[in-house]
Amino acid sequence: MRFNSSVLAVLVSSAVVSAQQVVTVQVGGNSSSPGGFTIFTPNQISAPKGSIVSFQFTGAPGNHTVTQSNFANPCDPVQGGFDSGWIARPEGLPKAPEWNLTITDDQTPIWFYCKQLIGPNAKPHCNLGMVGVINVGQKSFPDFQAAASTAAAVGQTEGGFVGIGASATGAPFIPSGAIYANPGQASATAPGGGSSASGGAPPTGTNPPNSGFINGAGSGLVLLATLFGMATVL
Ligand SMILES: *[C@@H]1O[C@H](CO)[C@@H](O)[C@H](O)[C@H]1NC(C)=O
Ligand SMILES: *[C@@H]1O[C@H](CO)[C@@H](O)[C@H](O)[C@H]1NC(C)=O
Ligand SMILES: *[C@@H]1O[C@H](CO)[C@@H](O)[C@H](O)[C@H]1NC(C)=O
Ligand SMILES: [Cu+2]
Repeated sequence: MRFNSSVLAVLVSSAVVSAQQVVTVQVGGNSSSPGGFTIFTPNQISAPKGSIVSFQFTGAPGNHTVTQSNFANPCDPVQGGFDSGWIARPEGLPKAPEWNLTITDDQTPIWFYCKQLIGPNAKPHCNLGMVGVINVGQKSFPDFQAAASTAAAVGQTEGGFVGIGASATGAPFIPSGAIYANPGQASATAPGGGSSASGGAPPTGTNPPNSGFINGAGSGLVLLATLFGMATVL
């Protein structure tokens, strides 16, 4: 049997390594400066299709959202866009609330902002610079930020977890001590939509893509083995 196991091993391990890229974004603060601030860090994100952008609500105290908008209206929820809902946290929690988006289209910029109206100087967070973009492409983030600084921020519509170009893998993780409010989503996912109340383990919704991938790799392995088998026969 001239079964080339080293080639097979390389092919399989490279497939597994490329599994799922996770890009972390801090909401309302960063690790060097965790106090309540009106920023996303980083605010320009590059994330390929299939990767996860994991929003960590590090700012404390803080009460923020991750809400999809568009270039023309930086501080308004775009119809059909994603929306984390309100995540309020006090100081002193051992773990940050967390919300994951999976990128479904990396060819179009995904603009987002925080729709909180109440905050420092009684200004909407969007006007204070709490905006970001995933896969900016040819567009200009500084232009978006500048437009956001003066844009009307009135829309408080509750969006869903499914957005345009990115969708949540599930409800946010809400550690005990933090308070979650997402009326729109609660009614959309009821019953049992009280993802907020449990505050426990991350939703199981994150598992299927992974296990699907692993299954995919598994069948790839069988396919490769079959091909190698055929090659030795030929
Ligand atoms: C962390 O946040 C502070 C406050 O907004 C900011 O001044 C600082 O530049 C941030 N640090 C990084 C590494 O982004
Ligand atoms: C967070 O902010 C929203 C909108 O301003 C508000 O409705 C909600 O009550 C706040 N949550 C907490 C715990 O203060
Ligand atoms: C976010 O994704 C990471 C990486 O897959 C995972 O470990 C974490 O549990 C997820 N969190 C939530 C709230 O889905
Ligand atoms: Cu905010």
